[in-house]
Amino acid sequence: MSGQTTSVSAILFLLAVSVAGTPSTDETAAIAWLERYNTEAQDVYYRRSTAFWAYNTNITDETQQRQVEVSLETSQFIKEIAQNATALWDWSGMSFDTKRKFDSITNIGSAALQDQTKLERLTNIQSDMRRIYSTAKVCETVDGQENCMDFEPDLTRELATGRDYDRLQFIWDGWRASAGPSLRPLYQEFVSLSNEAAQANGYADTGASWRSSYEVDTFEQDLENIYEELKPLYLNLHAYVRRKLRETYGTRVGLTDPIPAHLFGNMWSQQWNNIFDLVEPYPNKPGGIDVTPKMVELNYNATHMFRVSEEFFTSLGLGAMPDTFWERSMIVRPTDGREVVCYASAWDFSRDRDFRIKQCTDVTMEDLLTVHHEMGHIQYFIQYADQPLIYRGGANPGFHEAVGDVLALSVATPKHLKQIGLLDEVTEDPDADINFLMATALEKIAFLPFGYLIDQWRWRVFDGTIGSDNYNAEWWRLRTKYQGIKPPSTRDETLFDPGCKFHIPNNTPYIRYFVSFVVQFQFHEALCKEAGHTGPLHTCDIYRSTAAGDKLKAMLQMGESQPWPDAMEAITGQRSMTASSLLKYFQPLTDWLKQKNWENRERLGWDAETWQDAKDPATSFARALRTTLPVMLLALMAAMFFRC
Ligand code: KAW
Ligand code: ZN
Repeated sequence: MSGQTTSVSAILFLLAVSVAGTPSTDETAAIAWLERYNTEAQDVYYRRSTAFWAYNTNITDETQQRQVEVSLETSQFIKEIAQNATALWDWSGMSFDTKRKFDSITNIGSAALQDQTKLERLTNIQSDMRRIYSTAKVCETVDGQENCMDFEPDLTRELATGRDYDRLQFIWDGWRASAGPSLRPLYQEFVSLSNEAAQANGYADTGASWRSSYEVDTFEQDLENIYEELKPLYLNLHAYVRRKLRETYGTRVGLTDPIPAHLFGNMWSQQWNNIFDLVEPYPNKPGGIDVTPKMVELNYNATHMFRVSEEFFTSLGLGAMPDTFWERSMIVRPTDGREVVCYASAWDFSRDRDFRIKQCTDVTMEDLLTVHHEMGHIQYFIQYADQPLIYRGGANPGFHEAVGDVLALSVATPKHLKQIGLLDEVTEDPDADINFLMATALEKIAFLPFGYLIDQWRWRVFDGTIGSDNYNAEWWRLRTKYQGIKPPSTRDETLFDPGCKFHIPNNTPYIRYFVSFVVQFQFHEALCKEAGHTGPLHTCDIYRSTAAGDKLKAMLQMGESQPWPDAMEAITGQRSMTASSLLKYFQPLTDWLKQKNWENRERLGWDAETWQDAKDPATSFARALRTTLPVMLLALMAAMFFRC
């Protein structure tokens, strides 16, 4: 999260220069003006971050009101800066860098709403939606006493560890009943106001404005092509997991049906790592390591988890966290009764190297990886801190999401876990490798259709293709189409299941995670090469490689100053996104899954998709012959018969 705020003195300076007349083409003067903007805006954004932080770490009427006030002040500042930039400067003939800066400060988001009442309403709706989501609970009566469960850690833990079909459904239904219905009318109003703002900014709708961060005209088509390349691997994983869930839950899991959504150990079925025990390829072999018990045994706490992550970064020659990070971050849920926004986030206060994380950390391996994810955001902040404010951002939003995950790919290898004392021994065994790759696939491959579909839904909501009378129906159509899952209970349009995923009420674009899950494997492969790794990609650990660290650092330091293909080139030598590194990483598992699914005569896919038979990897030619031979023989016999 980077801040955005207002200060009256700041506006005064930048307005003072605003004189009526023809916009100037004097680039030296324009650069000086931009520098002054940079200093003033840092203060404005600092104020905004401070008010947002106060609300996020203590949800009350007062902090909410303050947050809304500061938000509106910031919008005013942003709007006036953009107006002055346009009035004062004609940057069309200036250098690439100056143009990029002016383009950035005149693309002003929701501040573009002209009508102040509407802007206030939009700001209030966003704040209300966040509050509804963050304070939602599921309550039940136990021994005559009401027991209310928070999302983190209560509901996440129940879903992760529960194996009782009906209890899991109670949690799954309860969460959706708690947050969804009241968010629905707010979201509908939000869509209309947000579109109005996007149109005032020159975009067709909010979705178009979001996609513009990627600076590529073919963005949607590029993603579709990548998704198609990855789909066979997902279908094979899905079919294999479906068979295993059938073994656990019986006929409630149909062998050719979409899978009931509440059985994956995760509220949104987006990552399936928590059901590894149910699907482990070789249960008597090591490899699919969940080090949670070891972390508990070693008395890990949140601070220790963050220190482990910091140490990985410094081992690459990257920066340590400033003292203020440790003093000001909130890394556990407060126990003093405060309501907080628990969903993890990383904050750049825009000034004084004040970077913080807010996370309700639980001592689990899953959260250890989330810690690395959030620390990746902070490391990006640290590395681009010397860039002007305008360029303090990811090369594209997917890059920002990928940094910590790249490190986590190394951290999760058995070799590394042993090195940091979280694993007693490492066994060299191909079966253990398959166990390990399965555990990783449950996190990375299972996520791909989810990461892809969320904004398919939102883009179509913003462009009006999906109307409010179809919000839930279309959501489930996409969930079934892409993920091959179905709801365990009847859904209708009084509910609002999309609202029960943080990023919808929080209005955070989601395609960035799909992009991240693809590019992080490109980065991983490039850094492994730099670190001199030999052997299969999934065994690489870049720990202590300053050569890899230097490569990563060079890319991070560019921030948003260049279009992302330049940043991609700096780290990988390639200029585009490609699925090939990800496919290479999982190749041994892909072969294994294909073989397994062939042995089980699995039918890949589900009702809403075109059926495909599992292909025998070794004998697909023989099999093709087997299926076509009888037909050919029949045709031959018929031909001979008619000839006679
Ligand atoms: C995921 C990603 C990596 C590893 C494991 C994962 N599991 C799930 C995901 C995807 C996604 C999710 O939970 O569905 N992950 C997150 O949302 C992590 C939170 C975040 O670090 O991405 C956070 C989201 C956020 C954005 C805006 C306001 C509040 C929360 N993003 C940031 O904090 C952030 C910071 C700087 C720049 C860009 C984003
Ligand atoms: Zn993130």
